Amino acid sequence: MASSFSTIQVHAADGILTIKLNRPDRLNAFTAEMGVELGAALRLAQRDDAIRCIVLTGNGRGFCAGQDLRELWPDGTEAEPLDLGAHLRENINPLVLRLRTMEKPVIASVNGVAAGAGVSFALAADLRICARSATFNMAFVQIGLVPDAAGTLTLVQQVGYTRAFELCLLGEPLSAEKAQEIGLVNRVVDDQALPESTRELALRLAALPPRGLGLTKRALNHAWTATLDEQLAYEALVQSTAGRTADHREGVQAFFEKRTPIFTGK
Ligand code: LHQ
Repeated sequence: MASSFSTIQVHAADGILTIKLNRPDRLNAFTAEMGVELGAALRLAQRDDAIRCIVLTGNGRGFCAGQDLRELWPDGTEAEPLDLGAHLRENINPLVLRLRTMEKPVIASVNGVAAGAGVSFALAADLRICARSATFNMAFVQIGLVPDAAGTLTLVQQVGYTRAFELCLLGEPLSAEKAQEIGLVNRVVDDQALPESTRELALRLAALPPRGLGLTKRALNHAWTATLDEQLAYEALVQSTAGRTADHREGVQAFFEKRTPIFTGK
């Protein structure tokens, strides 16, 4: 998998696929090529039963500075206006959909500055762990744009309308500690501890029953648009599926035998 990519690095080990955005001199700003490569890596991860957790992180001092503005305006901004909606539909929206709907947990390991769509990508992950020096900047407003890559939805979901509105409208950088305080990130660790803390978290997820995790992710996402009746029906549906897995039987058996369960993904 690793050799064919140029804007990302991928590494698979111990059930974890780590995807490292790799344009460090541009703080890993997003390009169409990166979108294609990310999409391919996520598709492979989705299909490979051996991958039980995905980690998204960045190389160098940035996590992702959002859209590469030089890619869109290589000769400055004098040319005809671009169709940014088409750019989103083609390059960014499918990635966000995949991150949110794939039945595997995704951890954003935010190693440094996240700006614009870089924040949205972190928000599209299921868990966020970040370095103490990381910052989050909904920078869209500074260039006259609207938060995208589902940022208008995920930010409201995760920090509430009042805080989301302020972050989007003022576009001021948010420190890692403040991000944790308002519920935008799950964990903040010292910079040098980030890789090991991320690995510990990913290993824990990779050892859990994949179907149970994946269906839980589905149910939690389903809840955002469901009525009580619909959610109860959906829970019953996915529970029927989870209840037919060998991992469910193993979990119950391990409980009876007072031992640690070994989940195989069956
Ligand atoms: C960059 C970028 C960047 C290119 C740093 N592009 N080079 C938009 C349009 C269309 C459709 C799709 O959706 C979107 C969504 C978006 O993501 S819009 C938001 C785009 N992102 C931004 O507006 C953020 C722009 N960057 C910044 O404000 C700063 O670079 C931050 C706050 C991220 C970091 O600041 P510093 O730590 O001071 O680093 P720096 O500014 O010196 O950046 C380092 C290098 O990276 C520098 O290059 P240089 O050649 O001068 O060393 C920057 O030009 C380059 N870079 N972000 N988005």
